Amino acid sequence: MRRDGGDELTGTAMLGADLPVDVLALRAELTDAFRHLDEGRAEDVLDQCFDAMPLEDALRDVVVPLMHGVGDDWASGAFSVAQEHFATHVVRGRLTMLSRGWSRGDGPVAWLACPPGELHDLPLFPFGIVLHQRGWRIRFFGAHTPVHDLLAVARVSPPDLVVLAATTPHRFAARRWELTLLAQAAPLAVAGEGATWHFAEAVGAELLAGDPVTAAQGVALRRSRSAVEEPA
Ligand code: B12
Repeated sequence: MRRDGGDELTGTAMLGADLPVDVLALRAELTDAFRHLDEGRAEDVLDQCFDAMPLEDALRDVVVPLMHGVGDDWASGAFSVAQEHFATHVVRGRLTMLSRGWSRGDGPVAWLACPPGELHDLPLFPFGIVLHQRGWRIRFFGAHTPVHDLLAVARVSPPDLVVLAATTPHRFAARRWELTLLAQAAPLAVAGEGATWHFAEAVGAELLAGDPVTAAQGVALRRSRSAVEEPA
């Protein structure tokens, strides 16, 4: 059983007293819509999912594992490259919609980017959306961002947090020196499959482990705790 009363084995999330949402069924339905290149059906299921569940739960329990599953299907040959690109396009559209206005407000500022060569910027969306829900302002740089450009701006006007995500360790390793300098200019965190505790420690960064939603919740919580402990 999960702490929200849902059940991991059946994939059922309980909302309120008796409103079960079958997240496994939603993911299966979405995957099937992508398989048939049926954008209308995929949008309908996404609507259903975001209507039935709190935003952060929908991102964590449906969208993130959905994309992971699409990758597994692609790797096993069950999905073609075209189907995988189609799914990515639909999900990216929805995440872009949900990210609208995330730079507004007066809370702490987070920069989100991928290092050079890295194209997987999709996971930065749920991370940024959740952080914005909790009062942060997001500056999104996305895929393949030159670290020296981030460094130049961070030295003049440092954000409260820079998050870099990559799927393979060599994308970080290739920028080791620049990342060390960036970590000296602003608080830096590394994330994604390519981020290791060892590398984070070596460059003076924090490792954000786990999925993007839970990690963003943790970042926001730690920030609000430290604000209580050290009032301005
Ligand atoms: C969509 C996608 C693409 C899109 C990217 C679109 C975009 N703008 O992001 C495109 C089509 C461009 C693409 C390209 C490629 N891709 Co691709 N892609 C995917 C796919 C299907 C989904 C990625 C995603 O959004 N996942 C959602 C995230 C949240 O889930 P996750 O990756 O499992 O991440 C977990 C953790 O690492 C963590 N996490 C991940 N990112 C972040 C970020 C933050 C801030 C935090 C806190 C946590 C976190 O959260 C997750 C849950 O724990 C994955 C499959 C997969 N397993 O994810 C493959 C996958 C990542 N791709 C893969 C590959 C091989 C490629 C290509 C090399 C294919 C090719 N031959 O061209 C290229 C590489 C391009 C490049 N230079 O970067 C492999 C990577 C294997 C590896 N580690 O080397 C994967 C795993 C597919 C597979 N099963 O083999 N891809």
